[in-house]
Amino acid sequence: MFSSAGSQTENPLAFDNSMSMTSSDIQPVPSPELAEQEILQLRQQIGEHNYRYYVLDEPEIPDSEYDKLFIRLKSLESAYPQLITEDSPTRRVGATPLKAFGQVRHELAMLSLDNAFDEEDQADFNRRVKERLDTTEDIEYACEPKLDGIAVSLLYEDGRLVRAATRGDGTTGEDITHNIRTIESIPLKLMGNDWPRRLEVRGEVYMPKAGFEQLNRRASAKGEKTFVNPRNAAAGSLRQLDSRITAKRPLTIYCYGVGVVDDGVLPDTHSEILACLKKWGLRVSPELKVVKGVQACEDYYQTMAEKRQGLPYEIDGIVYKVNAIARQQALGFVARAPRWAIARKFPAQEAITTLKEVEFQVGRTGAITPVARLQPVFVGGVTVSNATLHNMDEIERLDIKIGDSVVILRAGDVIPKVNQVIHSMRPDNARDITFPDRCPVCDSELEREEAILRCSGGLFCSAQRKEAIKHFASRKAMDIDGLGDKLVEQLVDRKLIATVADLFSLTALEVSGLERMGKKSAENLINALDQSRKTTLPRFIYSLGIREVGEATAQGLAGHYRDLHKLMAASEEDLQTVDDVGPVVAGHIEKFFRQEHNREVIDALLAKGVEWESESSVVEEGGQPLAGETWVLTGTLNTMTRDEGKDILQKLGARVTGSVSAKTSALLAGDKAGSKLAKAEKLGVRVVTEDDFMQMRQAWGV
Ligand code: 5U1
Repeated sequence: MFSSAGSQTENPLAFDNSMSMTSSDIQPVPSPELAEQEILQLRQQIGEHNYRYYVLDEPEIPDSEYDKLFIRLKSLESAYPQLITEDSPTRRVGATPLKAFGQVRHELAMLSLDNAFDEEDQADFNRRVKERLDTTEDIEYACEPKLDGIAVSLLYEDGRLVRAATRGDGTTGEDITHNIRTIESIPLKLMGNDWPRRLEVRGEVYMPKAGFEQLNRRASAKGEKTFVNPRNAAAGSLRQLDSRITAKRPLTIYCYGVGVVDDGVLPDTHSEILACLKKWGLRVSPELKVVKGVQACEDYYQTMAEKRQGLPYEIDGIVYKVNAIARQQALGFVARAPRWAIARKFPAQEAITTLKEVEFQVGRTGAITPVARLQPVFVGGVTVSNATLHNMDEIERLDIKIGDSVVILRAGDVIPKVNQVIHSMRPDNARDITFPDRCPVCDSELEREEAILRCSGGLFCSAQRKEAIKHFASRKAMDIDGLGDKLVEQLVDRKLIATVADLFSLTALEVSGLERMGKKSAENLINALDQSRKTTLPRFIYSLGIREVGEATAQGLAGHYRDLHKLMAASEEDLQTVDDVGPVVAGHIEKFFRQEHNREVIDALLAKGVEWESESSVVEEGGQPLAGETWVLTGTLNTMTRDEGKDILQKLGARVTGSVSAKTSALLAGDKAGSKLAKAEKLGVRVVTEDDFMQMRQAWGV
């Protein structure tokens, strides 16, 4: 099977009709006779590729090749407009919007389904079916997921799509032919030739989860209204008078049955009818399964309930249909629902409740999340009393106040979220949500980064403790050998350390009591901690975990201030004179050092012997000889590790980056240097061997 990430795959459901041609695609325009032949052939080919892509899910050619066929068809049709037909794949989008929707009276009513809410309801349904059919044998059922979309009717005459309508009230719906025609996966012309002369196909148009999320992301970015769920998005997309809007929406369909059938014979089971629809190019659910007996129905339900979260579309239950058409006819209908089918619903995932309060939680990285405290409500099989409100933008988007009635969505195992506010139910005493201005955990000041509020007490805040210590110990920071994430978690959980400074008071005895820690490894850790006390100023600055201060910025700050206390006292304005430090990063740095708690931790670290050579004494005469230069390291060094090499270069004032470009001043190349060496040679960048570098170090006394 071919798979690629071109236009078909990225947005398979909205083919870009505005595709342009490149000069290499230009082909001669043939005579009208040959053009007609080629047009028919191209339509046939495009139809087959659509079928492979949308129905079988087995594309055969790359998207670029598909696009070429499409472009060729368009160009032939523009040369011979008299050859354009309404079922041409180029004719999916109409040019002018409609003034209003027409009405369609369904020749056969579009029925609804009775619901079963539990195993007992399902067993009752099975019992009724057996009684009416007067049989004791297990009944054969066709089972498939119930999609949460919009029911539609598609009328094909002589294999051509002539009309599409919504279900409406079951008797009369709206004419949405112009919009349905834009849905790439719905064939304008059926494949094969053994279809009934008139065939009404019924199915559910839906928007896949990924398409829905992308649509909402784009709407948010443009400051437009977002859709509450994929079903609303699909409904909104189908109810457009301008089909050019619908064409841009990622809609698709699963067909689940037939209505009118004239001049033709269909098979005598439901599952075989669906197989025919598939053969004619219509999408049917790949989850369709024929089972026998009520227990097998229950097993299918359980399997799909487990699969549900991972499906690329939303489903709200399972539909069971008596498979034999003769039996369906014998069973007939009650009111507006057939006696031969039932929808077993999954437990509701949405429920209405009241927002009682909003509290603010501090995450591992200091991000503050507003959490809704709710009047407990049973949703999706559990009682929910809290839901996330994500961030400040979400609160604004929802226009939510304390006291509001809200719709809670609980999809699978994910954290429940407030999906909607019912503004019409807002009580008079509803209160605004006020954001804190200090961290609710450690009382440090908060910073705002776009929609996210964040605590600035990174070194001290207990919510951020574990992450801060893991970062401090990491290889590029203080490089504490043997202090991995699991160990940090144990040390914090057992209250042996609260801040990074406490690391340097640990004893081998304390550490040896931890899981998977013998006497020897405990001693090794204490030795590693001892060794890490001697560090460099850039590493120390980086290890503090100041927001957006990565290695390169830490190096720039160290090179500029040469002294930690000068850096700690620097104003935002002054910080912006450092290379690569803009107002946002300057703000983070200034705020970080302004926090009394952070300063206390830094003082404790210094008091416990963390030290580095003074930046200015590294190279006594002539300042930093490599200041202003950008170096790259590659290959294996014999006399030092790559990290040591990097530290030395930084002490000498160089900026060390990971890739070679025209801006690179020099490449320090060890053994087995590969592509970076080749690139440096190609760009004429100076290459320094390890021997050369040793000599340079001797000359500079480092
Ligand atoms: N999958 C599926 N959904 N659905 C909805 N099948 C199905 N059948 C329906 C409806 C309303 O109705 C027929 C049983 C008449």
